[in-house]
Amino acid sequence: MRTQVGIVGAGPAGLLLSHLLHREGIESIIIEDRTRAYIEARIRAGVMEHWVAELVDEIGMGARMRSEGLRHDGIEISFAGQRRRIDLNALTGGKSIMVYGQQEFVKDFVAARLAAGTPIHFEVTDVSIHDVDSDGPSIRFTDRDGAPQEIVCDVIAGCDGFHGICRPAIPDQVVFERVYPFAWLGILAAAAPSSDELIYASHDNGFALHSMRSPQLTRLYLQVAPDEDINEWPDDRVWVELQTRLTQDGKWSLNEGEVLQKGITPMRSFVCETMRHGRLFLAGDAAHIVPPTGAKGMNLAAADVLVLARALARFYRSGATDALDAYPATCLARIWKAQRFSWWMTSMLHIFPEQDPFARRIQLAEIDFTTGNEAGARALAENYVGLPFDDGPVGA
Ligand code: RFL
Ligand code: PHB
Repeated sequence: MRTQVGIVGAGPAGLLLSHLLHREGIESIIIEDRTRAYIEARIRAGVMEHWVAELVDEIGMGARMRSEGLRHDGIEISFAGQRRRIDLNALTGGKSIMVYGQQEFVKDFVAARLAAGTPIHFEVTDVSIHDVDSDGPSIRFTDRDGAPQEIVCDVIAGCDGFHGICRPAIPDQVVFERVYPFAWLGILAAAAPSSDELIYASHDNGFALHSMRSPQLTRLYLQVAPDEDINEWPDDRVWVELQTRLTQDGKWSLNEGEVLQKGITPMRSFVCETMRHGRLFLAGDAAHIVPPTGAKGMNLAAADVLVLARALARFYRSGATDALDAYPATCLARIWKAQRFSWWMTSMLHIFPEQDPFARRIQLAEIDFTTGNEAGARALAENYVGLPFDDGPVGA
């Protein structure tokens, strides 16, 4: 097989990249090691930044997101027996976030790519990449019928997530990493959301988050130990702990319902520098991971591939490689700001093991300032809705 851009991974990064390239008249082929049903059901992110929702509209993919997604103009933060609202809309000059499940985004983009004739090879195995130092790199794999295949292309986009095979092909990489001493236990429940907005709660027992997927589905998270055994968390225990951590004002209670899904996610900050070697470009979780507290992971993946698609369009139009050369620096400027925000939200809202009362008082003061002072609230709001999209290195 021969194409212009060979894309490894059909997550949000790979699918959006393929769509953006198609709009520029650039061909791509996607390979994915899971089944279509699996990637369309995998429950992960839920929050899209303002500019991502606008981009989805601009590229003709917004119809279902606008009808089924939930636009939120604020979030709430609960601490020390009270709850305060951050008015995202008022603090950012009219911006908001879109709560729309990542798996819905994936469904919409898989359907659009296939309808446009872009090949997506699902259930591939033995994936390897070759000759990334040359002008004709290739991707080899075994297809789902067991036949060996090769895609020869101009460029490989490594969109294969944190555990993919592309990142190891970057030589001399420098890795920056923080592993947090806790994890999130997440459930999806058949219950109407108990509030119109997301609630981030910092409770002495640990962090909790109330989110949602639809008017009938609530998504909830609890801070647990990093090595927590999920069998220790039968549904009743999960509900008791959620009620305790989220209902701090005593006037509100959480709607309960059947638990449809339950899982534990470790928390990590990770950045691989650099994101490019020769004709291989990493994008999304393949290059970086953020803890989910800032809701930034999927949005960073979208930012990377927008930069990459524009740089490739310029390359194919004019042969100029300057934008491709600048790709890592352009992306990393935004990535590190999102890393800082995600680390800060995580540090402010979670209880750390052996945390002393001084550290807890400092956290509570920081939440009080952030939710009670306009400058504090605006700093949170601007980061949460997404910093202005900056298609160039800081200061350029
Ligand atoms: P993905 O989604 O991991 O997709 C990578 C794809 O590559 C495939 N793959 C391969 N394919 C072929 N060959 C190989 N050798 C392959 N190896 C892997 C995988 O099967 C997969 O389909 O990465 P991508 O596209 O970079 O997207 C990143 C996002 O998925 C991720 O950042 C977010 O889910 C993170 N995240 C959140 N992000 C947000 O923006 N807002 C949120 O509210 C939010 N909440 C979350 C989250 C992640 C969570 N978990 C489970 C990690 C909440 C949770 C609980
Ligand atoms: C979610 O709805 O899954 C979600 C929302 C906000 C976060 C993380 C996850 O910060």
